[in-house]
Parts: sequence; C-alpha cells; structure tokens
Amino acid sequence: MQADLNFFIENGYWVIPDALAENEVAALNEAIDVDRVEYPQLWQVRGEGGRQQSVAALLSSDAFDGAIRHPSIWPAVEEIMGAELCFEEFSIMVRQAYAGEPLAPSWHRDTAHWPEHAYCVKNLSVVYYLTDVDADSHCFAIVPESVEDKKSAPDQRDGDRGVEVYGKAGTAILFNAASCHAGVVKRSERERRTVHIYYGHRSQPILSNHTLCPRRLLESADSGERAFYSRPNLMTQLVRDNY
Ligand SMILES: O=C(O)CCC(=O)C(=O)O
Repeated sequence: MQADLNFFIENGYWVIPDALAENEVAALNEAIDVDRVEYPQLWQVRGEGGRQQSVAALLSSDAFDGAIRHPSIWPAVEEIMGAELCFEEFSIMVRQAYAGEPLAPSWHRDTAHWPEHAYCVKNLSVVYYLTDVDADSHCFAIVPESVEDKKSAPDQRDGDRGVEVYGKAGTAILFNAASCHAGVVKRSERERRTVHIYYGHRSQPILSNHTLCPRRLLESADSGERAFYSRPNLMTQLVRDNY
C-alpha cells in the first residue's frame, strides 16, 4: 500500500487492478442493462461521440451500493481522504462504439485543489472500468501531477503530458478530481462502461447536486455507513426532510 500511496503522492492517481471480481462486474453490468431498458429517460445523452450517463441509478437499484465502499478500494480512499470522508456523487457512463472522425479530448479539472489537506485532495474520484480497456478502446486519461505541484494551484488544462489508463474490467482508478483529466474517445467497435464515484469532506462545500442519495443509505443501520452519508447534497436534504 505504501508504494501505491507514494505513486499517488507523485502522480495524483492510483490504479487498483482486479478491484472488482468477475462476478461483481457481471452483476453491475446486468443492473445497468436493466436500468437502461426500464429508465431510458434517466440516461442523459451527452454527445462526445456517444456518451450516455445516469446519475440516478442508486434510485432504481441497490445493486450499485457495494461499489461505493468496496473493500478493495476503501482502505486507500480512507487513507487519502482522512477522518471527515463523505459521499458526494455516483454515476454510470456508457461510451458507445464510435466510427467517426477523431475527437479532441475535453481536458478538465472537476474541482479545486485543497492545499491544506495532507494530499491536497478536496474531492477524490474512483472510476471502475466495467469493460476491458486498452489502447484501441475509449479510455480515461490523466495528467500526472504531484501533491507538491498542486500546492501552487496549477491551472493548466491541456493533455500534452496526459497518460491513458488501460485495464481489464474490474480495474479501479482513484484520482484527485482536481487533476487534469479527460475521457479519450477512440475509433472503436467496443462500448466502454464505467462507474464514477466522488468522495468529499464533511467540512467542505458540497461538490454537486447531481446524485439524489436514497434513504436506505442515509439511514443505514451501520454507523460507519451512516456517517459516510451524513452530509447529503441540497437536493437529497430536501427530499429527505420533506418527502
Ligand atoms: O472516463 C471518461 O470518459 C471521462 C471521465 C471524466 O471526465 C470525469 O470523471 O470527470
């Protein structure tokens, strides 16, 4: 773990191969298939050569819950984030097969740096690959940036030094959401599926109102889980308090 943490400190990301077992990947893909058939209206079509995304999957199924605090990633998430760790966002993305002209990746940073934090992380993201990803398929890419560099709040947003991350279905990529990153669309006959989770700190402002968090998680019988979901976004607070 220390070597991986050191890599994270130097580069801002951490890859965990085989984070999900084959049967777990299959179960998630099956739940996605059901969700797309039953609730197509909840899948946003976002262009970018065929990007579809749902931020509502936690509402239609509990099949995704286990990925959020999965034992294969959880020690790393806790180590990086520290004591005030809380839930922010959950979504599923499908990038369809693409036969068009190459698209310029949209390099961006999701959030700000937090220089006062031990690893400069305001929000951590975990991306799970649910399909095999290699040089010929759509992939996640990130510009390596060390904790030391982040302290000077860099704002470069190009992918000149970007690194494409490949891995089998079941791979998890943890990254500082303030790092410059992009989805890279390839000319590919393969669909790519991913789960995207964001983590924050209870003391920090809410990241987004994208994900409505279900009551079964907010009011979990497990005190650790309840603490993790105890700083819901505004939309979740309103639903919890009024409905
Ligand atoms: O992997 C991708 O397709 C894009 C991921 C991304 O941009 C994000 O997680 O903010």
